Amino acid sequence: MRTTAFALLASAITGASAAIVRGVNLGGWLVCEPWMNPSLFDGEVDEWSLCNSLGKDACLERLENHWSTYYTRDDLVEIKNAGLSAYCSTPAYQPPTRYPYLIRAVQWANELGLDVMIDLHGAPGSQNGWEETGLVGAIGFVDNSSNSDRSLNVLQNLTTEFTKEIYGGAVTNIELLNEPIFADAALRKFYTAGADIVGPANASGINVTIHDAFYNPPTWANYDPHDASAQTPGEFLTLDTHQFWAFPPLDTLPEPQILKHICDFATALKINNTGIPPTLVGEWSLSTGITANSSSNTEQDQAKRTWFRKLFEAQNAAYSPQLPGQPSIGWYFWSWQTEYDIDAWSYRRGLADGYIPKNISDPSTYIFPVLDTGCIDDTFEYTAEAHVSGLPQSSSAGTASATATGSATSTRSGTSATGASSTSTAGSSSAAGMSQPSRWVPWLAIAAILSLCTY
Ligand SMILES: *[C@@H]1O[C@H](CO)[C@@H](O)[C@H](O)[C@H]1NC(C)=O
Ligand SMILES: *[C@@H]1O[C@H](CO)[C@@H](O)[C@H](O)[C@H]1NC(C)=O
Ligand SMILES: *[C@@H]1O[C@H](CO)[C@@H](O)[C@H](O)[C@H]1NC(C)=O
Ligand SMILES: *[C@@H]1O[C@H](CO)[C@@H](O)[C@H](O)[C@H]1NC(C)=O
Ligand SMILES: *[C@@H]1O[C@H](CO)[C@@H](O)[C@H](O)[C@H]1NC(C)=O
Ligand SMILES: *[C@@H]1O[C@H](CO)[C@@H](O)[C@H](O)[C@H]1NC(C)=O
Ligand SMILES: CC(=O)N[C@H]1CO[C@H](CO)[C@@H](O)[C@@H]1O
Repeated sequence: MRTTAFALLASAITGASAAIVRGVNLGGWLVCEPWMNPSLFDGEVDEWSLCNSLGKDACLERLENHWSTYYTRDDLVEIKNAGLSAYCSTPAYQPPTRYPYLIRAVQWANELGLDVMIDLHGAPGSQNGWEETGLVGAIGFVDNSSNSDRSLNVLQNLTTEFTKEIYGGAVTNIELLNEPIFADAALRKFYTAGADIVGPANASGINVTIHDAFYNPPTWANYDPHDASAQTPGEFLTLDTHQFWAFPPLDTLPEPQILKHICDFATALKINNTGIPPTLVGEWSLSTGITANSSSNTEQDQAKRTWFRKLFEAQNAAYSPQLPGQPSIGWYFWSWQTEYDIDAWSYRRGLADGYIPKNISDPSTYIFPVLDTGCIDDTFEYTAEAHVSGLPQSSSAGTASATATGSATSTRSGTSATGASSTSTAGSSSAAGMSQPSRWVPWLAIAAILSLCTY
Protein backbone atom coordinates (compact mmCIF):
# COMPACT_ATOMS: atom_id res chain seq x y z
CA MET A 1 0.00 0.00 0.00
CA ARG A 2 2.83 2.41 0.74
CA THR A 3 4.14 1.97 -2.75
CA THR A 4 0.83 3.21 -4.03
CA ALA A 5 0.92 6.19 -1.74
CA PHE A 6 4.38 7.11 -2.90
CA ALA A 7 3.37 6.73 -6.50
CA LEU A 8 0.47 9.07 -5.86
CA LEU A 9 2.73 11.55 -4.13
CA ALA A 10 5.16 11.42 -6.99
CA SER A 11 2.38 11.89 -9.47
CA ALA A 12 1.18 14.90 -7.51
CA ILE A 13 4.58 16.46 -7.88
CA THR A 14 4.52 15.80 -11.58
CA GLY A 15 0.99 17.08 -11.90
CA ALA A 16 -1.68 14.43 -11.46
CA SER A 17 -4.50 15.35 -9.16
CA ALA A 18 -4.71 11.91 -7.57
CA ALA A 19 -2.77 12.87 -4.49
CA ILE A 20 -5.04 15.58 -3.18
CA VAL A 21 -4.82 15.33 0.59
CA ARG A 22 -8.24 14.57 2.00
CA GLY A 23 -7.91 13.62 5.61
CA VAL A 24 -9.41 13.79 9.05
CA ASN A 25 -7.97 14.82 12.38
CA LEU A 26 -7.90 12.19 15.08
CA GLY A 27 -9.27 14.86 17.38
CA GLY A 28 -9.81 14.49 21.10
CA TRP A 29 -7.19 11.83 21.40
CA LEU A 30 -3.56 12.53 22.27
CA VAL A 31 -4.54 15.87 23.69
CA CYS A 32 -7.98 15.70 25.21
CA GLU A 33 -10.42 18.57 25.20
CA PRO A 34 -13.47 18.78 27.46
CA TRP A 35 -15.88 19.87 24.72
CA MET A 36 -14.94 16.81 22.67
CA ASN A 37 -14.80 14.23 25.44
CA PRO A 38 -16.75 15.63 28.38
CA SER A 39 -17.04 12.34 30.24
CA LEU A 40 -13.26 12.19 30.70
CA PHE A 41 -13.08 15.48 32.53
CA ASP A 42 -15.42 15.46 35.54
CA GLY A 43 -16.19 19.08 34.72
CA GLU A 44 -12.51 20.10 34.79
CA VAL A 45 -11.54 22.56 32.08
CA ASP A 46 -8.40 20.90 30.73
CA GLU A 47 -5.96 18.05 31.18
CA TRP A 48 -3.85 20.05 33.59
CA SER A 49 -6.68 20.62 36.04
CA LEU A 50 -7.90 17.09 35.59
CA CYS A 51 -4.51 15.70 36.55
CA ASN A 52 -4.23 18.22 39.33
CA SER A 53 -7.52 17.08 40.75
CA LEU A 54 -7.16 13.34 40.21
CA GLY A 55 -3.48 13.08 41.07
CA LYS A 56 -0.73 11.88 38.81
CA ASP A 57 -1.36 8.13 38.83
CA ALA A 58 -5.14 8.18 38.56
CA CYS A 59 -4.95 10.77 35.82
CA LEU A 60 -2.44 8.80 33.81
CA GLU A 61 -4.55 5.69 34.20
CA ARG A 62 -7.63 7.51 32.93
CA LEU A 63 -5.81 9.07 29.99
CA GLU A 64 -4.04 5.84 29.05
CA ASN A 65 -7.35 4.06 29.00
CA HIS A 66 -8.61 6.75 26.64
CA TRP A 67 -5.50 6.72 24.42
CA SER A 68 -5.67 2.96 24.06
CA THR A 69 -9.36 2.76 23.19
CA TYR A 70 -10.58 5.99 21.59
CA TYR A 71 -8.95 5.44 18.21
CA THR A 72 -8.46 1.86 17.14
CA ARG A 73 -7.36 0.13 13.98
CA ASP A 74 -11.06 -0.24 13.11
CA ASP A 75 -11.42 3.54 13.03
CA LEU A 76 -8.54 3.76 10.59
CA VAL A 77 -10.15 1.08 8.43
CA GLU A 78 -13.35 3.14 8.38
CA ILE A 79 -11.32 6.23 7.50
CA LYS A 80 -9.75 4.34 4.64
CA ASN A 81 -13.13 3.03 3.49
CA ALA A 82 -14.48 6.57 3.36
CA GLY A 83 -11.92 7.26 0.63
CA LEU A 84 -9.83 9.46 2.91
CA SER A 85 -6.11 9.40 2.19
CA ALA A 86 -4.68 10.59 5.45
CA TYR A 87 -5.14 11.44 9.08
CA CYS A 88 -3.63 14.06 11.30
CA SER A 89 -2.61 13.23 14.82
CA THR A 90 -2.25 15.98 17.35
CA PRO A 91 -0.16 14.98 20.36
CA ALA A 92 1.02 17.03 23.29
CA TYR A 93 4.71 17.16 23.97
CA GLN A 94 5.30 14.51 26.65
CA PRO A 95 6.64 11.56 24.68
CA PRO A 96 7.10 8.80 27.20
CA THR A 97 3.41 8.36 27.96
CA ARG A 98 1.44 9.17 24.82
CA TYR A 99 3.84 8.32 22.05
CA PRO A 100 3.50 4.52 22.09
CA TYR A 101 -0.12 5.06 20.96
CA LEU A 102 1.00 7.33 18.17
CA ILE A 103 3.64 4.81 17.10
CA ARG A 104 1.04 2.06 16.96
CA ALA A 105 -1.33 4.24 14.95
CA VAL A 106 1.39 5.08 12.42
CA GLN A 107 2.10 1.36 12.03
CA TRP A 108 -1.59 0.83 11.25
CA ALA A 109 -1.53 3.72 8.79
CA ASN A 110 1.40 2.10 7.04
CA GLU A 111 -0.44 -1.21 6.83
CA LEU A 112 -3.58 0.47 5.51
CA GLY A 113 -1.89 2.87 3.09
CA LEU A 114 -2.90 6.06 4.89
CA ASP A 115 -0.62 9.10 5.09
CA VAL A 116 -0.07 10.81 8.41
CA MET A 117 0.52 14.38 9.46
CA ILE A 118 1.70 14.88 13.01
CA ASP A 119 0.95 18.27 14.50
CA LEU A 120 2.42 19.23 17.88
CA HIS A 121 -0.62 20.57 19.69
CA GLY A 122 0.53 21.10 23.23
CA ALA A 123 3.95 22.66 23.82
CA PRO A 124 5.48 23.18 27.25
CA GLY A 125 4.66 26.57 28.72
CA SER A 126 1.80 27.02 26.22
CA GLN A 127 2.20 28.50 22.76
CA ASN A 128 -0.91 30.64 23.02
CA GLY A 129 -1.55 31.50 26.65
CA TRP A 130 -5.24 30.86 26.66
CA GLU A 131 -6.99 30.14 29.92
CA GLU A 132 -7.74 26.61 28.85
CA THR A 133 -4.07 25.87 28.36
CA GLY A 134 -3.58 25.93 32.10
CA LEU A 135 -1.50 29.08 32.11
CA VAL A 136 -3.83 31.97 32.59
CA GLY A 137 -2.73 35.04 30.72
CA ALA A 138 0.75 33.80 29.96
CA ILE A 139 2.36 32.53 26.82
CA GLY A 140 5.06 30.69 28.69
CA PHE A 141 6.40 28.88 25.69
CA VAL A 142 8.09 31.87 24.14
CA ASP A 143 11.36 33.35 25.40
CA ASN A 144 11.96 30.29 27.50
CA SER A 145 14.72 28.15 26.11
CA SER A 146 13.79 25.22 28.28
CA ASN A 147 10.38 25.11 26.62
CA SER A 148 11.62 25.50 23.09
CA ASP A 149 14.41 22.97 23.73
CA ARG A 150 11.93 20.41 24.99
CA SER A 151 9.75 20.99 21.96
CA LEU A 152 12.69 20.66 19.61
CA ASN A 153 13.61 17.40 21.33
CA VAL A 154 10.14 16.12 20.61
CA LEU A 155 10.43 17.15 16.97
CA GLN A 156 13.79 15.36 16.85
CA ASN A 157 12.25 12.27 18.37
CA LEU A 158 9.35 12.30 15.90
CA THR A 159 11.63 12.80 12.93
CA THR A 160 14.08 10.07 13.95
CA GLU A 161 11.29 7.69 14.85
CA PHE A 162 9.10 8.11 11.79
CA THR A 163 11.86 8.07 9.22
CA LYS A 164 12.62 4.49 10.27
CA GLU A 165 12.04 2.09 7.43
CA ILE A 166 9.42 0.12 9.34
CA TYR A 167 6.96 2.99 8.93
CA GLY A 168 7.34 2.96 5.16
CA GLY A 169 7.20 6.74 4.82
CA ALA A 170 3.67 6.91 6.24
CA VAL A 171 4.40 10.20 8.00
CA THR A 172 4.41 12.83 5.27
CA ASN A 173 4.22 15.97 7.38
CA ILE A 174 5.41 17.13 10.78
CA GLU A 175 3.85 20.38 11.91
CA LEU A 176 6.20 22.22 14.23
CA LEU A 177 3.60 23.89 16.44
CA ASN A 178 -0.18 24.19 16.32
CA GLU A 179 -1.82 27.63 16.35
CA PRO A 180 0.98 29.61 17.98
CA ILE A 181 0.25 33.22 18.80
CA PHE A 182 3.40 35.02 19.69
CA ALA A 183 5.64 37.62 18.16
CA ASP A 184 6.68 37.03 14.61
CA ALA A 185 10.44 37.14 15.24
CA ALA A 186 10.28 34.54 17.99
CA LEU A 187 7.99 32.40 15.89
CA ARG A 188 10.29 32.48 12.88
CA LYS A 189 13.24 31.65 15.10
CA PHE A 190 11.44 28.58 16.39
CA TYR A 191 10.30 27.60 12.91
CA THR A 192 13.89 27.78 11.66
CA ALA A 193 15.16 25.62 14.51
CA GLY A 194 12.33 23.15 14.00
CA ALA A 195 12.77 23.07 10.24
CA ASP A 196 16.48 22.34 10.68
CA ILE A 197 15.51 19.29 12.70
CA VAL A 198 12.81 17.93 10.43
CA GLY A 199 15.29 18.62 7.69
CA PRO A 200 15.90 20.80 4.67
CA ALA A 201 15.10 19.69 1.14
CA ASN A 202 13.39 16.41 1.83
CA ALA A 203 16.34 15.10 3.85
CA SER A 204 13.90 13.16 6.02
CA GLY A 205 11.24 12.59 3.36
CA ILE A 206 8.88 14.50 5.68
CA ASN A 207 7.59 17.96 4.79
CA VAL A 208 8.28 20.63 7.38
CA THR A 209 4.84 22.01 8.09
CA ILE A 210 4.09 25.34 9.71
CA HIS A 211 0.87 26.79 10.99
CA ASP A 212 0.12 30.24 9.56
CA ALA A 213 -0.29 31.51 13.13
CA PHE A 214 -3.51 33.25 12.00
CA TYR A 215 -1.61 35.65 9.75
CA ASN A 216 -3.19 33.90 6.73
CA PRO A 217 -1.42 32.23 3.80
CA PRO A 218 -0.26 35.25 1.74
CA THR A 219 1.79 36.43 4.69
CA TRP A 220 3.95 33.36 4.21
CA ALA A 221 4.60 33.90 0.52
CA ASN A 222 8.21 33.12 -0.37
CA TYR A 223 8.96 32.03 3.17
CA ASP A 224 11.91 29.72 3.59
CA PRO A 225 12.78 28.80 7.15
CA HIS A 226 16.34 28.03 6.06
CA ASP A 227 16.92 31.30 4.20
CA ALA A 228 15.65 34.64 5.49
CA SER A 229 16.25 36.38 2.18
CA ALA A 230 14.58 33.76 0.00
CA GLN A 231 12.65 34.87 -3.09
CA THR A 232 10.72 31.60 -3.39
CA PRO A 233 9.12 29.38 -0.77
CA GLY A 234 11.26 26.71 0.82
CA GLU A 235 11.13 23.31 -0.78
CA PHE A 236 9.23 20.62 1.08
CA LEU A 237 7.67 23.29 3.23
CA THR A 238 3.92 23.02 3.74
CA LEU A 239 1.65 25.68 5.19
CA ASP A 240 -1.33 24.88 7.40
CA THR A 241 -4.27 27.27 7.76
CA HIS A 242 -7.47 26.68 9.71
CA GLN A 243 -10.87 27.81 8.44
CA PHE A 244 -13.88 28.08 10.71
CA TRP A 245 -17.23 29.85 10.44
CA ALA A 246 -18.55 29.21 13.90
CA PHE A 247 -16.98 31.89 16.04
CA PRO A 248 -17.42 35.63 16.46
CA PRO A 249 -17.62 37.67 14.37
CA LEU A 250 -18.12 35.11 11.58
CA ASP A 251 -20.85 33.31 13.47
CA THR A 252 -23.35 35.96 12.38
CA LEU A 253 -22.94 35.25 8.68
CA PRO A 254 -26.02 34.00 6.84
CA GLU A 255 -25.81 31.03 4.49
CA PRO A 256 -25.02 32.94 1.24
CA GLN A 257 -22.25 34.92 2.94
CA ILE A 258 -20.63 31.78 4.33
CA LEU A 259 -20.63 30.27 0.86
CA LYS A 260 -19.22 33.47 -0.62
CA HIS A 261 -16.38 33.62 1.91
CA ILE A 262 -15.54 29.99 1.22
CA CYS A 263 -15.56 30.64 -2.50
CA ASP A 264 -13.33 33.74 -2.17
CA PHE A 265 -10.87 31.74 -0.15
CA ALA A 266 -10.88 29.04 -2.83
CA THR A 267 -10.04 31.57 -5.49
CA ALA A 268 -7.11 32.92 -3.54
CA LEU A 269 -5.55 29.49 -3.02
CA LYS A 270 -5.98 28.55 -6.66
CA ILE A 271 -3.86 31.32 -8.16
CA ASN A 272 -0.50 30.19 -9.55
CA ASN A 273 2.79 31.85 -8.75
CA THR A 274 1.80 33.73 -5.64
CA GLY A 275 4.77 32.35 -3.74
CA ILE A 276 2.39 30.82 -1.20
CA PRO A 277 3.81 27.43 -0.16
CA PRO A 278 1.75 24.28 -0.73
CA THR A 279 -1.16 24.85 1.64
CA LEU A 280 -3.38 22.52 3.62
CA VAL A 281 -6.55 23.58 5.35
CA GLY A 282 -5.62 21.51 8.36
CA GLU A 283 -8.81 22.10 10.34
CA TRP A 284 -12.38 22.87 9.27
CA SER A 285 -15.85 21.66 10.15
CA LEU A 286 -19.54 22.20 9.49
CA SER A 287 -20.13 24.32 12.55
CA THR A 288 -21.52 27.79 11.83
CA GLY A 289 -23.72 30.28 13.61
CA ILE A 290 -26.80 29.28 11.61
CA THR A 291 -27.41 25.77 12.86
CA ALA A 292 -27.57 24.57 16.41
CA ASN A 293 -24.97 21.98 17.15
CA SER A 294 -26.42 18.69 18.15
CA SER A 295 -25.47 15.15 18.95
CA SER A 296 -28.79 13.57 18.37
CA ASN A 297 -31.17 15.19 15.97
CA THR A 298 -29.54 15.24 12.58
CA GLU A 299 -31.38 12.15 11.41
CA GLN A 300 -34.65 13.96 11.97
CA ASP A 301 -33.55 17.30 10.61
CA GLN A 302 -33.77 17.16 6.86
CA ALA A 303 -33.16 20.90 6.35
CA LYS A 304 -29.99 20.77 8.38
CA ARG A 305 -28.69 17.77 6.50
CA THR A 306 -29.45 19.56 3.24
CA TRP A 307 -27.38 22.57 4.34
CA PHE A 308 -24.57 20.45 5.77
CA ARG A 309 -24.20 18.63 2.47
CA LYS A 310 -23.89 21.89 0.57
CA LEU A 311 -21.51 23.35 3.15
CA PHE A 312 -19.38 20.23 3.11
CA GLU A 313 -19.10 20.11 -0.66
CA ALA A 314 -18.43 23.86 -0.87
CA GLN A 315 -15.48 23.47 1.46
CA ASN A 316 -14.23 20.27 -0.11
CA ALA A 317 -14.13 22.06 -3.46
CA ALA A 318 -12.58 25.18 -1.97
CA TYR A 319 -9.83 23.47 -0.04
CA SER A 320 -8.85 21.00 -2.78
CA PRO A 321 -6.63 21.96 -5.71
CA GLN A 322 -8.28 22.10 -9.08
CA LEU A 323 -5.17 22.25 -11.23
CA PRO A 324 -1.52 21.44 -10.63
CA GLY A 325 0.74 24.26 -9.56
CA GLN A 326 -1.81 25.80 -7.22
CA PRO A 327 -0.90 26.48 -3.58
CA SER A 328 -3.89 24.45 -2.41
CA ILE A 329 -3.03 20.78 -1.78
CA GLY A 330 -5.93 19.56 0.34
CA TRP A 331 -7.43 19.42 3.79
CA TYR A 332 -8.00 17.69 7.12
CA PHE A 333 -11.51 17.83 8.58
CA TRP A 334 -11.82 18.34 12.33
CA SER A 335 -12.64 15.66 13.58
CA TRP A 336 -13.22 12.01 12.73
CA GLN A 337 -15.33 11.71 15.87
CA THR A 338 -16.23 13.34 19.14
CA GLU A 339 -17.87 11.78 22.12
CA TYR A 340 -21.59 11.66 21.19
CA ASP A 341 -20.59 12.56 17.61
CA ILE A 342 -21.63 16.21 17.51
CA ASP A 343 -23.10 16.57 14.05
CA ALA A 344 -21.09 19.53 12.74
CA TRP A 345 -17.81 18.08 14.05
CA SER A 346 -18.01 14.33 13.47
CA TYR A 347 -17.04 13.10 10.02
CA ARG A 348 -18.33 9.64 10.75
CA ARG A 349 -21.74 11.00 11.73
CA GLY A 350 -21.77 12.89 8.44
CA LEU A 351 -21.16 9.63 6.59
CA ALA A 352 -23.87 7.81 8.53
CA ASP A 353 -26.38 10.65 8.16
CA GLY A 354 -25.61 11.15 4.49
CA TYR A 355 -24.33 14.73 4.51
CA ILE A 356 -20.76 13.73 3.76
CA PRO A 357 -20.09 11.84 0.51
CA LYS A 358 -19.58 8.10 1.04
CA ASN A 359 -16.29 8.03 -0.82
CA ILE A 360 -14.52 11.35 -0.84
CA SER A 361 -11.98 10.21 -3.42
CA ASP A 362 -14.76 9.35 -5.86
CA PRO A 363 -16.28 12.60 -7.22
CA SER A 364 -19.19 10.64 -8.66
CA THR A 365 -20.46 10.43 -5.06
CA TYR A 366 -20.65 14.25 -4.88
CA ILE A 367 -23.88 16.14 -5.51
CA PHE A 368 -22.95 19.73 -6.36
CA PRO A 369 -21.28 20.60 -9.66
CA VAL A 370 -17.93 22.39 -9.30
CA LEU A 371 -17.43 25.50 -11.42
CA ASP A 372 -14.22 26.64 -13.12
CA THR A 373 -13.65 29.02 -10.22
CA GLY A 374 -13.17 26.06 -7.93
CA CYS A 375 -16.43 26.86 -6.14
CA ILE A 376 -19.55 24.73 -6.17
CA ASP A 377 -22.64 25.75 -8.10
CA ASP A 378 -24.68 26.58 -5.03
CA THR A 379 -27.82 27.20 -7.09
CA PHE A 380 -28.01 23.49 -7.80
CA GLU A 381 -31.28 22.12 -6.42
CA TYR A 382 -30.77 19.50 -3.75
CA THR A 383 -32.77 18.24 -0.81
CA ALA A 384 -31.47 15.58 1.53
CA GLU A 385 -33.32 12.34 1.96
CA ALA A 386 -36.22 12.49 4.38
CA HIS A 387 -34.87 9.69 6.53
CA VAL A 388 -31.42 8.31 7.15
CA SER A 389 -30.21 5.38 9.18
CA GLY A 390 -27.79 7.35 11.32
CA LEU A 391 -25.09 6.01 13.60
CA PRO A 392 -25.73 2.94 15.69
CA GLN A 393 -27.44 3.87 18.94
CA SER A 394 -24.40 3.13 21.05
CA SER A 395 -22.40 5.88 19.46
CA SER A 396 -25.25 8.34 19.15
CA ALA A 397 -26.33 10.59 21.89
CA GLY A 398 -28.27 9.68 24.91
CA THR A 399 -29.50 12.25 27.33
CA ALA A 400 -25.93 13.17 28.12
CA SER A 401 -25.43 14.64 24.72
CA ALA A 402 -27.33 17.83 25.28
CA THR A 403 -25.19 18.64 28.23
CA ALA A 404 -22.08 17.61 26.42
CA THR A 405 -22.80 19.73 23.43
CA GLY A 406 -23.95 22.68 25.44
CA SER A 407 -20.94 22.86 27.67
CA ALA A 408 -18.71 22.24 24.74
CA THR A 409 -20.05 25.16 22.90
CA SER A 410 -20.03 27.57 25.71
CA THR A 411 -16.37 26.80 26.28
CA ARG A 412 -15.66 27.28 22.62
CA SER A 413 -17.51 30.50 22.04
CA GLY A 414 -16.39 31.83 25.35
CA THR A 415 -12.78 31.46 24.41
CA SER A 416 -13.01 32.82 20.96
CA ALA A 417 -14.27 36.14 22.08
CA THR A 418 -12.88 38.36 19.41
CA GLY A 419 -12.09 36.32 16.42
CA ALA A 420 -12.02 33.15 14.54
CA SER A 421 -9.36 31.43 12.64
CA SER A 422 -10.75 32.41 9.36
CA THR A 423 -9.63 34.26 6.38
CA SER A 424 -12.48 36.48 5.85
CA THR A 425 -13.61 38.61 8.73
CA ALA A 426 -11.80 41.89 8.88
CA GLY A 427 -10.11 41.14 5.62
CA SER A 428 -13.35 40.82 3.76
CA SER A 429 -12.86 44.08 1.96
CA SER A 430 -9.51 43.02 0.63
CA ALA A 431 -9.02 40.83 -2.39
CA ALA A 432 -10.30 37.37 -1.71
CA GLY A 433 -10.58 38.32 1.91
CA MET A 434 -7.15 37.12 2.77
CA SER A 435 -4.51 39.62 1.92
CA GLN A 436 -4.49 41.46 5.18
CA PRO A 437 -1.93 40.04 7.51
CA SER A 438 -3.86 41.24 10.49
CA ARG A 439 -3.70 38.93 13.38
CA TRP A 440 -6.86 37.12 14.39
CA VAL A 441 -7.29 36.39 18.00
CA PRO A 442 -7.54 32.72 17.54
CA TRP A 443 -10.09 30.26 18.51
CA LEU A 444 -9.06 28.07 21.30
CA ALA A 445 -11.19 25.06 21.85
CA ILE A 446 -9.72 23.05 19.06
CA ALA A 447 -6.31 24.41 19.63
CA ALA A 448 -3.57 23.26 21.85
CA ILE A 449 -4.44 22.29 25.33
CA LEU A 450 -1.31 22.45 27.30
CA SER A 451 -0.86 19.47 29.45
CA LEU A 452 1.11 20.39 32.49
CA CYS A 453 0.37 17.17 34.31
CA THR A 454 3.46 16.16 36.10
CA TYR A 455 3.63 12.61 34.87
C1 LIG B 1 -13.28 5.17 -3.47
O1 LIG B 1 -13.11 5.70 -4.76
C2 LIG B 1 -11.82 5.48 -5.29
C3 LIG B 1 -11.73 6.24 -6.61
O2 LIG B 1 -12.77 5.85 -7.45
C4 LIG B 1 -11.60 3.99 -5.45
O3 LIG B 1 -10.30 3.75 -5.96
C5 LIG B 1 -11.74 3.34 -4.09
O4 LIG B 1 -11.63 1.94 -4.22
C6 LIG B 1 -13.07 3.68 -3.48
N1 LIG B 1 -13.08 3.18 -2.10
C7 LIG B 1 -14.02 2.35 -1.68
C8 LIG B 1 -13.89 1.87 -0.27
O5 LIG B 1 -14.94 1.99 -2.39
C1 LIG C 1 10.66 8.69 20.86
O1 LIG C 1 10.06 8.69 22.14
C2 LIG C 1 9.34 7.50 22.46
C3 LIG C 1 8.69 7.70 23.82
O2 LIG C 1 9.66 8.07 24.77
C4 LIG C 1 10.25 6.32 22.44
O3 LIG C 1 9.53 5.13 22.67
C5 LIG C 1 10.93 6.23 21.09
O4 LIG C 1 11.87 5.19 21.11
C6 LIG C 1 11.62 7.54 20.77
N1 LIG C 1 12.16 7.42 19.43
C7 LIG C 1 13.40 7.83 19.16
C8 LIG C 1 13.84 7.64 17.76
O5 LIG C 1 14.12 8.35 19.99
C1 LIG D 1 10.11 28.18 31.57
O1 LIG D 1 8.88 27.44 31.55
C2 LIG D 1 8.77 26.46 32.54
C3 LIG D 1 7.43 25.76 32.38
O2 LIG D 1 7.38 25.09 31.18
C4 LIG D 1 8.86 27.09 33.92
O3 LIG D 1 8.86 26.06 34.90
C5 LIG D 1 10.12 27.91 34.03
O4 LIG D 1 10.09 28.60 35.25
C6 LIG D 1 10.20 28.90 32.89
N1 LIG D 1 11.46 29.63 32.97
C7 LIG D 1 11.52 30.93 32.96
C8 LIG D 1 12.89 31.53 33.04
O5 LIG D 1 10.52 31.63 32.89
C1 LIG E 1 11.30 12.71 -0.54
O1 LIG E 1 11.85 11.70 0.29
C2 LIG E 1 11.15 10.48 0.30
C3 LIG E 1 11.80 9.56 1.32
O2 LIG E 1 13.16 9.48 1.10
C4 LIG E 1 11.14 9.88 -1.09
O3 LIG E 1 10.41 8.69 -1.09
C5 LIG E 1 10.48 10.87 -2.03
O4 LIG E 1 10.51 10.37 -3.34
C6 LIG E 1 11.19 12.20 -1.97
N1 LIG E 1 10.47 13.14 -2.80
C7 LIG E 1 11.07 13.79 -3.78
C8 LIG E 1 10.17 14.66 -4.60
O5 LIG E 1 12.25 13.74 -3.97
C1 LIG F 1 5.49 18.32 0.22
O1 LIG F 1 6.38 19.22 -0.42
C2 LIG F 1 6.38 19.13 -1.84
C3 LIG F 1 7.49 20.00 -2.37
O2 LIG F 1 7.39 21.32 -1.90
C4 LIG F 1 5.02 19.55 -2.34
O3 LIG F 1 4.96 19.44 -3.74
C5 LIG F 1 3.97 18.63 -1.74
O4 LIG F 1 2.68 19.07 -2.13
C6 LIG F 1 4.05 18.60 -0.23
N1 LIG F 1 3.16 17.56 0.23
C7 LIG F 1 2.53 17.60 1.41
C8 LIG F 1 1.59 16.48 1.68
O5 LIG F 1 2.68 18.49 2.23
C1 LIG G 1 -0.63 26.68 -13.04
O1 LIG G 1 0.63 26.04 -13.24
C2 LIG G 1 0.56 24.68 -13.65
C3 LIG G 1 1.97 24.15 -13.79
O2 LIG G 1 2.65 24.25 -12.60
C4 LIG G 1 -0.21 24.55 -14.95
O3 LIG G 1 -0.34 23.20 -15.29
C5 LIG G 1 -1.58 25.18 -14.79
O4 LIG G 1 -2.28 25.13 -16.00
C6 LIG G 1 -1.46 26.61 -14.32
N1 LIG G 1 -2.77 27.14 -14.10
C7 LIG G 1 -3.12 28.33 -14.55
C8 LIG G 1 -4.51 28.76 -14.26
O5 LIG G 1 -2.34 29.05 -15.16
C1 LIG H 1 -22.95 27.64 16.72
C2 LIG H 1 -24.06 27.14 17.54
O1 LIG H 1 -25.12 26.82 17.07
N1 LIG H 1 -23.81 27.05 18.81
C3 LIG H 1 -24.80 26.58 19.76
C4 LIG H 1 -24.45 25.17 20.24
O2 LIG H 1 -25.37 24.78 21.24
C5 LIG H 1 -25.45 25.62 22.36
C6 LIG H 1 -26.48 25.06 23.29
O3 LIG H 1 -26.29 23.71 23.45
C7 LIG H 1 -25.82 27.03 21.96
O4 LIG H 1 -25.74 27.88 23.10
C8 LIG H 1 -24.88 27.55 20.90
O5 LIG H 1 -25.32 28.78 20.43
